[in-house]
Formats: sequence, structure tokens, C-alpha cells
Amino acid sequence: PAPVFLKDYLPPAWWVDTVSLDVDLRPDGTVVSATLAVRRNPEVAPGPLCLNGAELETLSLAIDGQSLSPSAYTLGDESLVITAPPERFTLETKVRIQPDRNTQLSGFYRSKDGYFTQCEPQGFRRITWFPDRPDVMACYTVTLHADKASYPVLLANGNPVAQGDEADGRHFATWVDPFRKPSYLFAMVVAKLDVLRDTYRTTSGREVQLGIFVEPGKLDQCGHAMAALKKSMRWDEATFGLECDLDHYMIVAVGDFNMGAMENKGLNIFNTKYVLARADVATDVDFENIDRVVAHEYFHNWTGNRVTCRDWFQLSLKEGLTVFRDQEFGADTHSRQTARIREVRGLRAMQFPEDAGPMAHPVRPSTYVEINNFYTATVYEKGAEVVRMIHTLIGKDAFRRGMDTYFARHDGQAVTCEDFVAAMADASGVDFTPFMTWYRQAGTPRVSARGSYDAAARRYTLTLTQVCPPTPGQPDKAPCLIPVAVGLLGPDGRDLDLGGGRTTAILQFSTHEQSFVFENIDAAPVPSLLRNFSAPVVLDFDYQERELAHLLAHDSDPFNRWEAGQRLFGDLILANAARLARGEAAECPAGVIAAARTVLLSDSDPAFIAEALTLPGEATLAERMAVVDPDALHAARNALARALAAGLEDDFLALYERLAPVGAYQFDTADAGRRRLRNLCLGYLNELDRGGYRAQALRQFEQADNMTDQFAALATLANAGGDEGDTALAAFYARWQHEALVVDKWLAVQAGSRRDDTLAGVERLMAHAAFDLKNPNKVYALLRTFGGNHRHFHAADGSGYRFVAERIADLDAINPQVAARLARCFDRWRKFDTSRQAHARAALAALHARPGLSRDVFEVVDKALV
Ligand code: B3K
Ligand code: ZN
Repeated sequence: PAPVFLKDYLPPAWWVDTVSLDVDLRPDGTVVSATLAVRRNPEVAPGPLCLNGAELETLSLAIDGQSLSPSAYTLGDESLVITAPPERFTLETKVRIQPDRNTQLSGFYRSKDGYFTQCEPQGFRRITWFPDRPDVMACYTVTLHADKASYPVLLANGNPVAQGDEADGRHFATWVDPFRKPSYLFAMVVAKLDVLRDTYRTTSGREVQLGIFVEPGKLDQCGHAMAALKKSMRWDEATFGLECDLDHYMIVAVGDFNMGAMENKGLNIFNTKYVLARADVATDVDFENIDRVVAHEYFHNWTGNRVTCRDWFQLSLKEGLTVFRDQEFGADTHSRQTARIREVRGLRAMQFPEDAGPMAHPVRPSTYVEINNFYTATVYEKGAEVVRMIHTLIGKDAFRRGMDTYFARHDGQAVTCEDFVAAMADASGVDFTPFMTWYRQAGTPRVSARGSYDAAARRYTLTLTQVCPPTPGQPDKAPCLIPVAVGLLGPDGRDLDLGGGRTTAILQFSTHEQSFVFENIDAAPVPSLLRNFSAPVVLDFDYQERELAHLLAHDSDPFNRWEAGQRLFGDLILANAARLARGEAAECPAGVIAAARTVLLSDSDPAFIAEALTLPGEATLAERMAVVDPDALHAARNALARALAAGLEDDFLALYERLAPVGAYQFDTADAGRRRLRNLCLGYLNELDRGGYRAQALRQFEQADNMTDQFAALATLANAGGDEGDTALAAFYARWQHEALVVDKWLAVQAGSRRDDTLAGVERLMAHAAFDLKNPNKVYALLRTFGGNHRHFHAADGSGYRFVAERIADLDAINPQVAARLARCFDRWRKFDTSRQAHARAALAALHARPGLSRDVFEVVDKALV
């Protein structure tokens, strides 16, 4: 398969102004009749009209009412080229598609309760012939016809303008979307669903009809999503002055969905995972994720839909910005400090490894083979970090002016990342030329810092150097403009005055090496570097254990308090992994236990304490090892958990009891924090492998009135020794087997287990009635969780690699996008020892050699083998 390049972008030779679709669902397939008003783009050289299509059975083609003569066009499997059409004309096409056979879940496809669409990025071409690119924006009118009893709900983007009955028990509905939109934002739903309705009045008085459509019988799981939608609408008005422009805003939940959700204009389609929630089936994390995803899709209405992307290389224009917006919404709605900690934890677990691996790419990629492979942590999460750095560099008010400028200039347009940055530059007066490296360059910059204190001169000098390791296709890296937020802690733990009462300075670090001088410093300080994680970099500083304990206890920046603990624990785990690999015993200095106790007993927010005492993950730590030894790493991490449990047993137990729930469950930030900390205590106590603590966990499992506590107890038991784990797993399945999303949790907890027989368990679950290779949620829960199970996926005998590679091959024939996501588990195979590498290479090579591999999986595997 040939790659596509950003440098080859050309504007379209033809515009489509209006699209009229007639969609007729019949037992032998769906017939789609399309009428397109097409006109030549006067700004580019005349050329043929090229339309995209995939798996379309073409029934007829006509221009201006005349059937097209065979000499006037070339029809291929994936293209329809009309050689010399008139300047302006009406194109009519009629095709048949087979949504019942669409297992890729891209385009129009069947799920349990009816038919749904997913068009981003290139699904619309699986519905009708069309110039399927985001810079062609048109107004759509859609008429749907289907059997009324089976499919009472007929939805499309925009407003309903007509509906009625037809012969043979069928009915129709017509929808008109008044906004011009790219084809990727098209959506339609033909299904049997229940709906929760509500209304929202915008600040300027516009009334919006809200609807959440779900599987019949699930209305009692929609309330939280509806509240999240209304909160998001209010937040965007208050924060960015952005109002909803629609009369109807609908969310439809579907159980078969490749991603989280999709921002189709006025008709979002969501994975059920990000809609359905009730206290007994959803955890606090689920409730919070629903808030974030509902907000994310709603925010896209401005950042993505009103202003869209010129081409798919600009994906981060809408995704990085919209993630930044949903992060800020989450920070304002829940807790800013824990939100930031979780973002960075996620970035380090997912994006840093991606940026160091074979699929590394810039926030704005310059080439791809399959665009679906670029909905990545880099485009989304690093993209959000890039927007956050702009925010940090110019400040909140200028950022708001930049957003206003962006919309004033580009509303209704399809634009580039440069257009966004130009709006920010013009609104702030800051020159962003040096900053653009962040969009062009892949790889995580590594910043090394060293400090020196001159007591006589009362001067502290901080010297920073940066290097960015080479990534595929980019051997030489330029320095980035890195905003480094710095504070200096005095011996009493208080922030020193950095001049004019400021306690945090934003250093603009833009060359290979730079020194920054702080005057009037009375004592040798401990530097607090990269406060609030002001840039997505790895920061090295040779901290002493007591300095980290000082920061952990006193830093006024909550993120860096947490960070100090992560460094303390991470350094110790890595040192112990090396000791264990040499056959020595793991150690745990008293200072580390004491530092942990100080945090545990502090009066900090319980959610913060829980974050601070959660050890860094194996995948994150593995990035710091020259050659990864997953067994030693796993053992060292568990050893530290056990040492903390032993050292703080009484404290954990007391806290577990003190945090016992007082009233009935409700999802609320403060309560969720208490539950998180209490469940962390339960987890630590069970590191001690004692029947009494397992019994306590089993009691919690049985008595909990909510999924958060029940599932936390289950996860603890499923990782512990003893029979209690099996008892709880069996009871959990018996109770929840009819709740698909809860079954996903049950699969995931087993696939992620530390137990020695995890792979055998996963193999057994593949054949269990609960599993279904056609359902992405099931695949993610069982197979991707196993692929992320660091010790078991990277098992020394290669069994994990072989198992996953074979499943990727099976899945590729069903759903290439999901198969390619699973293939990303192999990204870091070169970091392991030669024996593991040989196993991984063999598994990948077998996959690579398979005939008929999709472009999606091919790209991932091919790059992994280079
Ligand atoms: N824009 C969609 C992504 C759909 C991608 C399909 N491969 C979800 C989101 O980011 O909001
Ligand atoms: Zn998005």
C-alpha cells in the first residue's frame, strides 16, 4: 500500500454544494440514491471529478437527468472518475450496500438494535459515491425508509421536516441539516431505541431539544450523560462564549463501536460505554469518563464542526484542541489537581512509548498509509499538551482572544494547524515561529537540568540542556521552545520569591543549552521543575532521596508533590529490578516508607493521597530501562507495594475503617476521592497475602451498594492468592452476565491479572459465551488488556506474543481498525532481550507474511519490523 503525503495536498477541483440522499432499507440490502449539486472550483486547473467509494454495488449513474454513457466515466472498485463534466451539474447515483455484512463498523452497519453509521474519517464512501475529504463541505437533506415496527426510530443530522407512513408497514422521515459540513460528520440511525428527552436554553435564549437514544430498557442509565451534556453546554458558554447553534442535539448509544464516540453534527453516536451509567453498574471512573467524552463530543461542535480540518494531516487541529477543552472542563467540574495527574499518567503510559517506537509521528504527521492508524495518543494527548503550552505561554486572557480570533476568521472553513496558531499569535502578539517544531517533530524531548548555588553571591543558576532522540524518518532533531515552569523551595519548604512576589517562573527554553539565573536567593534551594507538567518532556535532575521527600511534603505545586513521589518510587523500583536481576534482594529504605507515611497521614485531599501512593506503572518504568526485564520489573514493583503495606499496615487499616461509607452511594468528586483512597488501602493490605484481608475484600465485594467498591474488591481478589478470587469472579459473572459493559470489566480484570495462569485464563475466555470477536468492546476488554499486561504479554517463552499475533490475524478479517489497534501492543518489542525479541519478531513476521492483510494492520506490522 502506498503512503499519502501532506506535501501532495491539492484543493479539490470540484465543490459539492448540496447532497440529497434517499436511503431505503430492504431485506436484500440498502439502496442509497444520491443527488449532488456539483460545480467546478474556479481556483484550480480543470480536471476530472474523482469520487470515492468502497464496497458499493453501482446501480445507475446520471448527469442532469441523463444516464451516463460508458465513455464518460471510469468505474473502479474504489473510484468513480467522470472525465469531463460540465461546469455545474447535478449528479445522480444509485448504489446498493450491505450493512448486515459490514463487520468493519465503518460506514453504515448493523448492531443489535438497528443500523448506525461511523463516517470519520473515510466511512461515507462506504455509503455512496462522494469526494470523501473534509474540505468538501455541503448541505445535506436525508430521507430514510424502513419497516416501522422493527425500526421505529429514523434519525439523521439536523432538523426533522417530514415523516409519515408508507405501504407495507413501512415509514419514512426526512431530515435537513442547515449547516454545511464535511462528509465525515454525516450520520443516520435506523433502529428501535428508547429516548430520554430534555431541553436546554442557551444564554441568548435559543431553545435546544436534547435527546439520548439507547437500547430499549436502559433509560434508567441515561441520566448522568444528560446532566453531563447540559453541564458542557453551560461551560462552553461561560468559558469560551460558545453557544449551541442547533435546534436538536441527539446522542445515540450503540454497543458495537470502534472508538469512544463521534461528534456528527447534531447527531452524536456513542459507544454505550460513554453513555450508560447507574451506581450499581458503573464506577466512579466511568461516571467521570462519561462527563469527559460527552463534553468532548459537544465541544467538537465548534472545534471540529464549525471550523473543521482541511485534510487528515490536520487531525490534531480539532482533536488536540478538543481534548484540551475537555481536560479543562474536567478540571473545572471535578478536581484540577487530580485531573492533571491522571492526564500525565496517561501520557507517560501511552504517548511516551508511542513517541519512542516504530509508529512515532509528529502531532501533525506528514505521511500515513492508513489514516485510521493516526487517531493516536500523539495526535490527541500530545496535541492537547501543545495547545496547553500555547495557553501557558500567552496566558488565559490572550488564549481566549485567540479562540475568538480563530472563530471570527474561520467559521465555516476547513483549515490547518497554522491557521490556529496564527490566531493565537495575532491575539497575543507573540511570535510562534520557534514553537512550530512541536507540530513537525516526533519524539519526546529529554531535558536535563542541573543547579548550582553561589552562597556568597546569593545566586542560584539553573542550566538546562535538551536533546530529542531520533525517530523513524527524522534522524536529526531541532531544539523545541519548551516552557519550563520553575519554583524554588527554601529549607522550610516554602516557595522563595523569584522577584516581584512571583513564586513560579515560566522559563522559555529554546536552544540546546541555556542557563537561567535567580538572584537574591538566601539559601540553597530545592528546585521544583516543570510545575504542573508545563511541557511534554522527560526531565532529568539528579535529586537526592531527601530532596524528593522535601518536595513530596512541601511543594506548593500539587502536580510536583505527586511527581516527587513518583520519582522516589520509580527510582527505587528500577534499582530493585536491577538487584533482583543480579539475584540480590530488593531493598526499601526507611526514608521511603516514612515519606509515604507523611503523605498518607497528611490532610491532603483523599484523591490526591491515592494518586500519590499509586506506584508508577510497568510500561512507564520500562521506558527508563536500557533492556527491559519484565519479570524483574514486575517483581520489584510488587516488592515495593509489599514493603509499603508491611511498613504502613496499621495506617492503611485505620484509614480503611475511617473512610467507610456514611450514606448511600452518589457520584460526587469528594466521595469518589474517599472511595479511591479506601480501595487503595484495601489493595495494599492484600499485598500482605493474608486470609483476613482477603475476607475483608470479599465482604466489601458482597456488601457494596455500588460498582466502584464492588469492582475494586474484585480486582484486589483477582490479583491475590487464595480461592476468594475465583469465588468472587464466578459470583460477579452470575450477577452481571446480562449487562454487557459489566461483563467487559469482568473480562478485563482477568486479562490484566498478575496470576501466573493469566494467559491460559484468557485463552479459555476466548471460547466463553461472554466473548465476541466481532464486538470491539469485548476485544479491547480481553485482548488489548492482555496485550497491556506487561509481564504476561512479554512472557519469556513468547507465548504472549504468539497468542496476540494470532488473534490479530483472526480479527483482521473482521475489523481491520480494531486489529491494527491491537497490533500496537508490539510497539516496544525491541526494548527487550534478544530471546524475547526473537519471539516477537517471529510472531510479527508470520503476521506480515499473511496474504490479504489489511492496510491498517500492514502499516503497523511493517513499521514494527523495519
Ligand atoms: N472524532 C472521533 C474519532 C473517530 C475516528 C474513527 N477512526 C472521536 C473523537 O475524537 O471525538
Ligand atoms: Zn475528538
